[in-house]
Amino acid sequence: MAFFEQHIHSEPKTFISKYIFSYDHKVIGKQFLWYGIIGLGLGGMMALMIRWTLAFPGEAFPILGNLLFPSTGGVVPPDTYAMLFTMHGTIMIFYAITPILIGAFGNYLIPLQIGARDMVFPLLNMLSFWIAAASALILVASLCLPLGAAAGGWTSYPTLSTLIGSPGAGQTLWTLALFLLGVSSTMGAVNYITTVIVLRAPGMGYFDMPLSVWGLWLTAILNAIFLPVLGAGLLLLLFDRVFGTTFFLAGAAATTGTGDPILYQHVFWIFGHPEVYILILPAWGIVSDLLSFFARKPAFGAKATALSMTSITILSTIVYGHHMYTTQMSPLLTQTFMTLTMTISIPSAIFFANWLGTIWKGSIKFDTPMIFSLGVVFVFGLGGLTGLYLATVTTDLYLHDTYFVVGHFHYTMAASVLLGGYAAIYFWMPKMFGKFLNEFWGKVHFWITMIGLNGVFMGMMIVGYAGMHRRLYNPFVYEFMERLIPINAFVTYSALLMGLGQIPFVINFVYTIFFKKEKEPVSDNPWNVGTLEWTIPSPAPVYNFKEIPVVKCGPHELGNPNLPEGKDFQYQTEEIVEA
Ligand code: HEM
Ligand SMILES: [Cu+2]
Repeated sequence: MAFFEQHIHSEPKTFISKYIFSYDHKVIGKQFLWYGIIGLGLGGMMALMIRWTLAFPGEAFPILGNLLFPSTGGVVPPDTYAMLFTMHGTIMIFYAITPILIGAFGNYLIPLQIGARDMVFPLLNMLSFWIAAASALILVASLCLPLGAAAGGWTSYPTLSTLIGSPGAGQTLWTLALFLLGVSSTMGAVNYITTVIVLRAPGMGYFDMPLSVWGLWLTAILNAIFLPVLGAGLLLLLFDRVFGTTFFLAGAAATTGTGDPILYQHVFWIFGHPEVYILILPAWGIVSDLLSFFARKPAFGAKATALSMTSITILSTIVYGHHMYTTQMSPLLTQTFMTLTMTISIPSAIFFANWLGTIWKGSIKFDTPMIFSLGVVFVFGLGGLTGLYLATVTTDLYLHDTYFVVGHFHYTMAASVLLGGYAAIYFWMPKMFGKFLNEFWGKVHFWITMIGLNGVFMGMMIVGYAGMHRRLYNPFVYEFMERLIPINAFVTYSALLMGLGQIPFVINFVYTIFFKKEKEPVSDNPWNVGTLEWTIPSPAPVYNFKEIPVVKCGPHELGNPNLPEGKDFQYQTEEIVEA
């Protein structure tokens, strides 16, 4: 049996083997989807509490305030504020965006789009989800500790995160939870990488893979290399906290000759910079495919897009120093990191131009997945451009740790990845669940989210540029910042709007999955596109492909003028139609 010929699984019989400890990549993908959506809700709630405090310092948080902070009459207390931004950042990155893009769509799409019956290592896949679940449990439990959860920021720099900065067990549990999550994601990554290499259907070369698979694959490679680096740093931090070692102890170098808090920053950002690409690459891939599908044109320069994604992946491993310009690095190093960082603009510009090339003169269909994809093009353009100011040493020295940074990384990470994730949910919903999300409410969801998020993140950049520092409980104790209160209030109202905008999505999603009855069963290929997952029934059967498909052309064969009347796309299993 050739490697790509996996056995046909028999259908699991019990509830537990079907929905809980499932080996099926499609079920595991859905488990990660729910996990991530719950994470979004929790992290989003925390964002609103942070924002409330910044717009209305000293006022009780409405409705939930009295329940959560009875000792202060409903006002978010200062130490809780630090916990809130720490847990918000941690949850959004590791427990919301990562599970949705990588856990859910990585799992769901990779086997289906490369013509495989499952991942190479289904048991590893199942363990990866349940380790992630254990990790989330530990993190959430830490919220209930007497001294509260971790409060050192999502980066958890020492000295904030050592026993001196965070005496409670919250930081210890945070470190443990993230270590476990790293283990889980590394297991997933190894699985994804191997699956793409060995289980591609016969005939499918690397450049015949959809760009979604390219993005997910490159992400998995970065994860497999760099999560262990984070894991090492977290383990050392854990040793410092639990066993009294001094790896990251400030001043230890002077007395015992060992230990330095800056060492942690190096370890963290060696992982941390690739991490931002880990988050964005799947969204880039998905958007590159969807723009082509909905413009009814081949993806412009698809090979160049794949190659520029690859060069960004490689470059992302050698630029991390741009997060540490203010740590008294030698000017030679800062300038080197600056130059390397700037070179990322070249491949980024290539694939961004390719996106525009794809939609240029296309016959665009503005369905919900497409408007979310176009949203990604817009917000990623803004986020990418503002990064240049932070990559430049001279401007970063002023902008470092201001709200400009917070605005920038929300545009790139939060906005782009979130919109990309929603595009994917609306697009693959019929294949995943055999039902469509409601288009009208999808569009309402898009426009409210888009207006809200631009208000939030643009406002953050403006107050940051005006000098407002991040992570301050009440920045307005400084007189020069008092003038910024109205803009902060505007940001908070925008955040509220964005939060409200998610309600139609949640209702739409839950209603569609549990209650909606389609009048007619959804067809195999409702969007008329040619990638392999659309050659099989919706929802996809347990075994995916009865016969392993043979691939004969690329994923974006749309609008070929030689096609017979009434058809404007080809399946990847069909020979290209020549004149
Ligand atoms: C309505 C949406 C959101 C709002 C209003 C919001 C708001 C905020 C605010 C006010 C902070 C505190 C910044 C600081 O003082 O340093 C913050 C931090 C952060 N947010 Fe968001 N956020 C949102 C969505 C997201 C999403 C989707 C992500 C996912 C990637 C995310 C990731 C982060 C991270 C990593 C931090 C840094 C936390 C830290 O400094 O430790 N946010 N956010
Ligand atoms: Cu970076």
